[in-house]
Amino acid sequence: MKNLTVFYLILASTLTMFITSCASSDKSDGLDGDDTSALARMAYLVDDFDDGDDANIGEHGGWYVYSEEGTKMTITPSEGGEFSDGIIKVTETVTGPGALTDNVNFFHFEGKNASEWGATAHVDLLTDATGECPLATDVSAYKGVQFYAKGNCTLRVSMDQIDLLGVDEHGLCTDGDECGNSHGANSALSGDWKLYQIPFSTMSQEEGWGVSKKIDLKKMYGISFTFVYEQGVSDPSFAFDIDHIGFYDGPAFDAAANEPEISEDSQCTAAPVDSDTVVDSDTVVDSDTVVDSDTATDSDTATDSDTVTDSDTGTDSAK
Ligand SMILES: [Ca+2]
Ligand SMILES: [Ca+2]
Repeated sequence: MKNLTVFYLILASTLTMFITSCASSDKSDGLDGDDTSALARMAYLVDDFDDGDDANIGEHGGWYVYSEEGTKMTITPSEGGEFSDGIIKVTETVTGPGALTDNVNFFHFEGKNASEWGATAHVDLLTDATGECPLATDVSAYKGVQFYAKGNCTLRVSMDQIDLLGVDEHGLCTDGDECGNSHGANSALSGDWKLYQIPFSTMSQEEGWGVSKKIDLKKMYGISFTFVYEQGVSDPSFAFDIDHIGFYDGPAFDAAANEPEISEDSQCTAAPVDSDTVVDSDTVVDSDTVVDSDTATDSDTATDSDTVTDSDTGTDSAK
């Protein structure tokens, strides 16, 4: 009996350590999801997943996921898979607080066996006619990112800036693997839906790697939601749900009726057009040649792509 008590004590302290390590991250642990005054501050809804597709509201840009490469990590939905695999159709009559009360869908992302940095779900704000090339837009009129979330991990929300994105991915950064260190902030999630408001002013780049640049809210091409894996601190498995994502405290913007305005030139020349009316494949950039970051960023070895094994910089924004 005594041994059993000791066992339970050890188990309890281990669980406490785990919970603390998972929940002890930085700022912003979320607001009450029923806080109507906070909720009303949403000004530009980017996506609520209720249309069940893999695009943002207005279909100006798409969602995609990625994770560590070359490790045992697996994610669901999988990279390159159908993003809609992660969209959970809500079946309960009342599904959550505030804006989630009449909810239809939310996005569920999970994974296991992290060992390097984790995994990211990303949404572009606006892409060109090919759908491959993100265009920068101006979100400087807003105070920050707002969303609902629940989960068992630390979530890093970052604003992805076109001059920190590698040229191989149609950005303006020419520093190869040093590109992609976006400005963001970490939040500890809980098992209940909570409302999060992350002011841009609290966002910063990760320390210890990458090109350093000031945040420029006029050059944003997307938002990333990253499970941050820290060796010896985080559980290598994660699961989180997100919904009702957008920008708060600023001019009302109806993305279903309007196109976000391009604020900066990017690598892309094609003007954004309605995705239904596109795609003359002859005029579209060959995606095979553009997404190969190895040949595009490493000029020394660019002629011998077979010998280059560096992983894509496409995974770098959350490294
Ligand atoms: Ca929803
Ligand atoms: Ca959508």
